[in-house]
Amino acid sequence: MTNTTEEKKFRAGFVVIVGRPNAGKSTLLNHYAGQKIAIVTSKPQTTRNRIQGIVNLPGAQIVFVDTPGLHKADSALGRQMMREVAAALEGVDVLLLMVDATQSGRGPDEFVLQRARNFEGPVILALNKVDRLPRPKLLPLIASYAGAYEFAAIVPISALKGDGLEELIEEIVKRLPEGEAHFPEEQVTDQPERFLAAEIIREKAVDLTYHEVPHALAVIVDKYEETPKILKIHATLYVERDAQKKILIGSKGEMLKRVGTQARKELEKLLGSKIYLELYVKVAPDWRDNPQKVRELDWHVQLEELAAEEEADRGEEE
Ligand SMILES: Nc1nc2c(ncn2[C@@H]2O[C@H](COP(=O)(O)OP(=O)(O)OP(=O)(O)O)[C@@H](O)[C@H]2O)c(=O)[nH]1
Ligand SMILES: [Mg+2]
Repeated sequence: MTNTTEEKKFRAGFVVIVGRPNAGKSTLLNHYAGQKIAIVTSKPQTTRNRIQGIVNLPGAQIVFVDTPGLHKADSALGRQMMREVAAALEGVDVLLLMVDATQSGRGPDEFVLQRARNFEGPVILALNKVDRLPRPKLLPLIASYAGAYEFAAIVPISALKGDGLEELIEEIVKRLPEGEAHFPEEQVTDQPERFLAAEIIREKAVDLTYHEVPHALAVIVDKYEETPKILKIHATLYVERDAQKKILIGSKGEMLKRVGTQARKELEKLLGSKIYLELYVKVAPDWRDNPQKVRELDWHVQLEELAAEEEADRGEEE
């Protein structure tokens, strides 16, 4: 090593993960972030907001942006979710398209490919869930996607088992611009803990309930109070109908209790403090069709309001 100018320059940039519901986008984000940032369930349309996960490597910083699964929106919530995808795509360096390889029986997914065609930068295709794909099907699948669009790279992966993820990240880093890190090294996400708490509660409730409840659920944290000994969280779970409320509460409240216990245990691990969690259930009739309600339940909007309240409080104190 004689010439230091040949040393590799630091790279940094934004990579947005886009794909159908249930493709495994949030699973991938969590894997790279090394901790749970985005909730994961077996039901489609879990993620409702764009969420950033920041990954620091020896020579690079990647900001991954997880997004809601692409679908044809038929409610105010669905339209809001698709606006989140559009917003997430703005100004990013690399588009990471993710496809569930086990669902690709009828050839390339045109609905998803359209996003690649509308993107100006490099597009990498991750064929996920190959742990469940019969081996002989992989090469023809790769060939069919390679024929449909000029991807910068096509990488078969298993976000769940971790296969192919080093290769994928290498392909991503190569395509990032040279430049300084965008975030301090210790920051893992843009999502405040208060909203992660709401999401973890929603995850447990989605996992444990059935019928229409999972899709009709929204969770708001009403109180988030940190004391030296304990973190107090009060949250309200909104559903659309009385029947859903009954299912969510369960007989003698046992369902809600299970949701609360599971959420508390996971949050205690994630946040590293003892938690006192209180859950309420309310009915907000047809909130998914009500743009105003959808806005109220959106954490980006709540975050702005919290900031405005704090600002006002400071003003009063002065
Ligand atoms: N077998 C297998 N399952 C996976 C893999 N990756 C994700 N899954 C499962 O697929 C389901 C959906 O995963 P998510 O990460 O929530 O998918 P998503 O794309 O974020 O879904 P939405 O938020 O609804 O758009 C979960 O049950 C995951 O455990 C994989 O590589 N292999
Ligand atoms: Mg998701």
